[in-house]
Order: sequence, then C-alpha cells, then structure tokens
Amino acid sequence: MMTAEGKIIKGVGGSYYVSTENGLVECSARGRLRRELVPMVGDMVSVSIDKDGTGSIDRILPRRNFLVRPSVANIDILLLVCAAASPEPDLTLTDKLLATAASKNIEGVVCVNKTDLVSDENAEMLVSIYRGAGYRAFTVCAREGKGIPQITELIDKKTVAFAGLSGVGKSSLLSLVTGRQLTVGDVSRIERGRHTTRHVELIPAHGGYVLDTPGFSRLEVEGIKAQELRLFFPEIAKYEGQCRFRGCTHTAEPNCAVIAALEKGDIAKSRYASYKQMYEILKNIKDWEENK
Ligand SMILES: Nc1nc2c(ncn2[C@@H]2O[C@H](COP(=O)(O)OP(=O)(O)OP(=O)(O)O)[C@@H](O)[C@H]2O)c(=O)[nH]1
Ligand SMILES: [Mg+2]
Ligand SMILES: [Zn+2]
Repeated sequence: MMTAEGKIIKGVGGSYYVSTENGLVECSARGRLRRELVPMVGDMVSVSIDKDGTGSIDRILPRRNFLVRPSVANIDILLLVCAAASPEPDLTLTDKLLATAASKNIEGVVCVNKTDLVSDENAEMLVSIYRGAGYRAFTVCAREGKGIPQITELIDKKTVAFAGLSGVGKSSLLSLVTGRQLTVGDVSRIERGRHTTRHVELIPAHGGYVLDTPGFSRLEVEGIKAQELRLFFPEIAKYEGQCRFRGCTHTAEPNCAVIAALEKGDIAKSRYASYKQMYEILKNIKDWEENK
C-alpha cells in the first residue's frame, strides 16, 4: 500500500480516475468520505494505492471554487467562446457568465471564433468591448486554424473550462488544442439527446487541463447578491467610491460616476445593459425571499 496526491480528471459510475505522479489510478471513494463530501472532477485528493494498482480516495483537499452545472472544482480560467456569427453573439449570456466566474474567483477570458464569417472590423469590435472592460480577449478561427497559440498560452499549467452557446465552436477549438478528436457539430447534438448522463472530463493539454462544458449555456445567475454584482463587472468596480451615494447601485442614483462614464462612452452600452438586467433579476430574488 502506498499513498499519493493527484487530481480527479474523470468520474464514471462510482469510480474516479485520479491523475498522479505515477500515472492514472482508478479509485473508489471510501464510504465515510462519500457520505461527508462527494468527490468532484477537478478535486485534488490524496489516495491510497493497493498492490493491484487500484486506489481509494482518503481525503479531498480544500476546493478553491466549484461549479454546479457541470459539476467541476478548481477552475482557473473560464474561456468564453463566442462566434462572430452563426450563432449571433449573445452578449448578455457572455456578461452573465463572466460575472458568475468573477464571483467564484475564476478569471474570465473572451475568445471570438469564426472570424472567417465576418469582416476583421466586425470581429475586433466584439473583442474591444471586452478588452475595454478589462478582460483578456482575442479572435480565433477554428476553421482556418488561426489563433490557437493564444489559447495554449492561457493554459500554462492551469485548468481552463470552455463555455458558450451551442455551436460557437468549443469542441472544434478543443480538438485543435488537445489533438484529440472531439465530437463536433450536429453529431454532438444528436448524441446528447441519446445519453442521459454526460461525463465531465478534464483533458490534459500543454501542462494543464481543458474541459468542454456544454451545460453552461443554461447557467442561471446563482449565488450573487444584487449589492455585490457591481464588484464583478471590472469596468464598473473601477468607479467604486466615486459616486455621490455610498453603496450606489449605479442604476438610478443622481451623480453616479458609472452612469457618467456610460454617457461619456467609457463603459460599453451592452455591458451596462447586462449589469442592469442582472441587477434587477438578483434584486427581485432577494425581495421575493424577504417577503416570503
Ligand atoms: N465557419 C466556421 N465554422 C466553424 C468554426 N469553428 C467551428 N465551426 C463549425 O460550427 C459548428 C459547431 O461547432 P462545434 O465545435 O460543434 O460547437 P460547440 O460549441 O462545441 O457546440 P455544442 O457542443 O453544441 O455546445 C460545426 O459545424 C463546426 O464545423 C469556424 O471558425 N468557422
Ligand atoms: Mg461541443
Ligand atoms: Zn453609481
């Protein structure tokens, strides 16, 4: 019997595949552990390895963060993939996912794919919205194999989750990044209907891990307080303390530094619209809970 530390990269049935210094070990979770805390893909764990090479998970190390749908822990970067066209970019969804990532201490990065379908100016306009807001953002083209090094540079020993609307090209890009042939296009859609469970899997690449997350397009704003939302929009957080009223929500107050910046064109209209829309939703959740 020996012990090792590693990362769960895949879970199938009751088994967990743990990547350790000595390779991949198929592990079960001990009964007591399972009852206390169910292991998640992405967890760092310590395991005992038997003579036959199989192991059991003894302990889950503290999680830095986790997502619920799909269920995965310890994400460093959420790579928001948008298509410049087909499907049309959904800026509201992108902003929602970026704010959710920030609230979980995950860096959001934006990547605009399918640049072959639009003019350069068109693609750059999208990128500039997000650079202007303070995010890393760049264009790529899976069809022409352009911009892939910008993704591999991001990885650098980190765990990067690819998110975005169905059809934007997540699997196409992941195939180029990992060299592994992942299901692209209509086929994945058909298969998704057929399988009731989808297994989350971390794929080793460039010293880190990447992960496909089809479920994210349905993500709802969760766990953010309306009053904290402003901190998760970097270009809005920048004005913290500069408004007339302390705790200004930047929605209707007079002498609001954020509204002034919006009017000057220093904050993108689409970003502010997303902020306001999310704020109203979160505020209503809170009002509803208080009046229950
Ligand atoms: N024109 C063009 N088409 C692309 C590009 N990248 C991907 N596609 C196509 O877009 C379609 C969807 O690509 P996928 O990689 O399956 O998209 P996905 O984001 O994984 O979609 P889901 O798995 O449904 O979430 C496929 O037909 C791809 O061939 C690109 O750069 N340009
Ligand atoms: Mg896909
Ligand atoms: Zn304000």
